[in-house]
Amino acid sequence: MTAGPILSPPVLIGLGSNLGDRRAALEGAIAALAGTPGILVRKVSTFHETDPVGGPPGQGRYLNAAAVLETSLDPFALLKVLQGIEARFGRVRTVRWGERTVDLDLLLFGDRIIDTPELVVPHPRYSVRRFVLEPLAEVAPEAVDPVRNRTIRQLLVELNRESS
Ligand code: A4P
Ligand code: MG
Repeated sequence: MTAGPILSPPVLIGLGSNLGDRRAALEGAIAALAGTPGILVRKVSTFHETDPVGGPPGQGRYLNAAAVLETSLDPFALLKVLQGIEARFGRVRTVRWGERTVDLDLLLFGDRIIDTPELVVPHPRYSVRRFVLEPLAEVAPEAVDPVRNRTIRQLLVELNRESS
């Protein structure tokens, strides 16, 4: 959360953990991001306790958060950093949407639109997920999704409207 040169348009990250010491995992992941050359952590949301969505039954509740970064890395290099941090925190990849120590998703990279086998930005599912949008709206309500042409605030309002 230091001041400094602007490296990129806002880059939005989602964090989730539902195994072990979830708070320590999220705090550790954020510290690891902040300690990575070429990454500035601008804002971090509060931690939200959420019910698991999808995945096998009987999973523990998640702790979810969101962060705003600036980075001199390109999106693919940033994805590698995120995956390296996931691996360092001992994430066990078993089933899709299964339990994990820490899951880091690249949600938006400024107005970049990327659609490759290894990386899709904006993240394909974040815009209909309350566990992503609620923490994200704390730190980046005015960020614009370049595919949906909506701000984060609008996406959350629309989700609330649909589910009420
Ligand atoms: N990948 C492509 N685009 C991206 C991107 N924008 N950000 C690729 C990150 N990764 C991206 O991801 C699989 C592959 O997606 C990666 O190798 C990368 O190249 P993964 O993290 O290994 O798989 P995953 O996370 O198990 O699957 P997926 O589909 O990403 O799941 P989600 O969408 O991350 O959902 N309920 C609550 N309450 N809170 C949660 O945090 N999380 C999930 C996982 C399910 N239910 C949840 C939560
Ligand atoms: Mg993921």
